[in-house]
Amino acid sequence: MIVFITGASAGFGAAMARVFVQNGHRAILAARRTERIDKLARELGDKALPITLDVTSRASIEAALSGLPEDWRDIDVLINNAGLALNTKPAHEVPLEDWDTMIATNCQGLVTMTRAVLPAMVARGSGLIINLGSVAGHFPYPGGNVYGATKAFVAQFTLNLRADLVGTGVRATDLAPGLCGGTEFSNVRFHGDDAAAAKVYEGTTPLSPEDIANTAYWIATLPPHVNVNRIEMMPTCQGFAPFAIKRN
Ligand code: NDP
Ligand code: 8X3
Repeated sequence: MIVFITGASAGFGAAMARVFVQNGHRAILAARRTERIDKLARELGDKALPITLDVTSRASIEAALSGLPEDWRDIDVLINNAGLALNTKPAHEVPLEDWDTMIATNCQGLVTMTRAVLPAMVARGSGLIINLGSVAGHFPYPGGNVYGATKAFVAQFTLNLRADLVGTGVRATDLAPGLCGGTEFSNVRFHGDDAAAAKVYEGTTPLSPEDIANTAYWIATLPPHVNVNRIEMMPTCQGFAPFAIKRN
């Protein structure tokens, strides 16, 4: 199996690369930080191929795919994992640039990657696209504003892919985790404020990148007639908030 993983330089993506390669599959490791994916590829050996990629650039996506060596072109699984949250400020205070970056990465980047890879999968009559959604796409929370909206987009786009792909043999899954530690997610969200990032996980046992990677691997190794439409995961310590009511 050849798996193309976006955002393989950290967090879930790096953990997924390890799980697929350690189980004998080949992984294309794509991200902007070339030195990180080169290092991971050296760790994983010749079953890993590092490719510098910025999913917000259509030209970068086209160059990455057209530059793949001949024997790496038949991508069986695309994992659209590259993504980010920026900020937890309320909608009326958050910098518009943060919203733009989240939309460009989590929505525009994901659909451009998908559109680029999908025709070959349909032509071959098999393939799987796993999109990283989030519980933030299912439940609103203060400061989730555009991040949650991008993940709701991911959820609905994935189901709409399913609607289009019925009968083609190509599968699609929205993999939507909740609180997960051991990644750079919160450091990125708080713009490098590591103390604020660490606070998010204080006193919790969050999901781990390996939990997510093992789930993606399970989805990808189910028999071809089985499609997991969506899967939502939370750590046992996470639950649901009550409705906020402002009283006079
Ligand atoms: P990390 O910040 O650890 O990793 C994000 C990855 O995305 C990095 O490898 C980064 O690589 C890559 N990336 C970001 N922007 C781009 C871009 N423009 N082009 C290419 N790659 C990019 O986060 P996680 O591993 O935690 O998150 C992975 C996915 O899972 C995201 O979509 C996130 O929204 C989602 N998620 C995370 C949860 C969590 O609690 N951690 C929970 C639910 C969903 P580089 O900077 O080198 O380009
Ligand atoms: C990440 C999970 O709860 O921080 O998608 O939005 S959360």
